[in-house]
Amino acid sequence: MTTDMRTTMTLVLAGVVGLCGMMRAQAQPAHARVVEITAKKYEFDARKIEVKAGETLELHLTSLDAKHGFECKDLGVQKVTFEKGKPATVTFTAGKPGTYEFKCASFCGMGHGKMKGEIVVTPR
Ligand SMILES: [Cu+2]
Repeated sequence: MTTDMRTTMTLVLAGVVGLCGMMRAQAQPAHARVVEITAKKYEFDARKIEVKAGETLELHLTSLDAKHGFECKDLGVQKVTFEKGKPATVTFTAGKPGTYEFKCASFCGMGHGKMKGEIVVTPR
């Protein structure tokens, strides 16, 4: 094998390895930061969740009592419900900077309307 050929092969090999690495990075979802949120009648323990634009959050929703819900339409988070012993997970990537209200999306009693909080998306 000539030196030229060896160099070419090394380059090709490096290219293939590099490509595989890139493909693997694309196949996996962006690294998500986990935020634990606990709900009970009638509040979420996290009133304010801060996130950077473009950052992906994985919300772990746990209820201490009734069936509650979580929804933040303006950020594209559709309604999910969770109850005691049956937590739920929601993953979303924050878009434009701003303040977005989230709320309990499952009627849980007298104070249901007060179960709100905000997600603040800050610029990168
Ligand atoms: Cu509720």
